[in-house]
Amino acid sequence: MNDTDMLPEIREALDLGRPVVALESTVITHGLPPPHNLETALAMEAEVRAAGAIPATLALLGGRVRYGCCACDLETLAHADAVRKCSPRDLPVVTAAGQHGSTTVAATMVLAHRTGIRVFATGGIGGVHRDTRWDVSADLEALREIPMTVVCAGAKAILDLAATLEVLETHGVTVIGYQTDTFPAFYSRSSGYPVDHRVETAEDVAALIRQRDALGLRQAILVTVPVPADAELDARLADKAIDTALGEARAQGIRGKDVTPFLLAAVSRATGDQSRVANIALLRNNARVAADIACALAQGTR
Ligand code: PSU
Ligand code: MN
Repeated sequence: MNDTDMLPEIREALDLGRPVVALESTVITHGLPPPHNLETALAMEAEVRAAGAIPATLALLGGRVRYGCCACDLETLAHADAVRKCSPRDLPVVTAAGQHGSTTVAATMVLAHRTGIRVFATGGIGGVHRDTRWDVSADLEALREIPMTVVCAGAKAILDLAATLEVLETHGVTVIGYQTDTFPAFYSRSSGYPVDHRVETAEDVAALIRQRDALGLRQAILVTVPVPADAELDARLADKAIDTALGEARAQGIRGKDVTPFLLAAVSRATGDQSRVANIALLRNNARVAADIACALAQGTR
């Protein structure tokens, strides 16, 4: 990695063992519409800073991996059309072509892990799709292979959550409920499915991370945090909107990596944007929790 591609404050923080939180960029290019995408990206970075850590939003600009985006990079991503959504397999294509690309959870994990960043915040991970259960997000492969800590509000509710949890179990991913006993359902606080283990504090998570590392386990730890109660979407409204969205996707023959962005936008239309409010609230909240975990981890190792 070329040092010019990493923001100096991130380089310094990593060298000194200070807390850093990775953030993904697909949520900017494909998850939220303008102007909410840029506002939310900046708000997540601000949450990380307010909690005492350094944010590192990962993306590709002109074919170069940016380990940390400045505000103008975020603006470029938020406004450019046709930025390619990059799963790990897309990374060599975009770098070779010198294009812009945004990183999914899986691609962000791959790149962040190379730098030594240990904690990452996102909205919801990808998983097993409902209609087409052979459509399984590369995020689940990355969680199996990369020993990072990923903070999320569960898997996106457009997915088959029961099947997603089973794959996480098969992959050996430790699934933790942060102040909750059940796996969150992204827009709403609970899916009803139990998590393996509940923790109350960031220090509890840091202790688990240290044990995972001491045991030499290669899997990620998935910290699931429910959406803040005041932004929660009524579960019945969410379910109805998801059914509508799935119907539209089926009718229009949406496939491959377009499925998730299509469904998120269709749910937003079907909920009169209430789902977007929930999405933004949970993204900001997850950024803060991830920063607390990164700080707790740095405390113990310095
Ligand atoms: N969470 C959000 N909005 C998003 C995504 C997650 O709140 O846009 C993105 C993430 O980058 C995730 C990706 O990795 O969707 C999953 O896409 P797929 O299902 O095609 O793997
Ligand atoms: Mn897919």
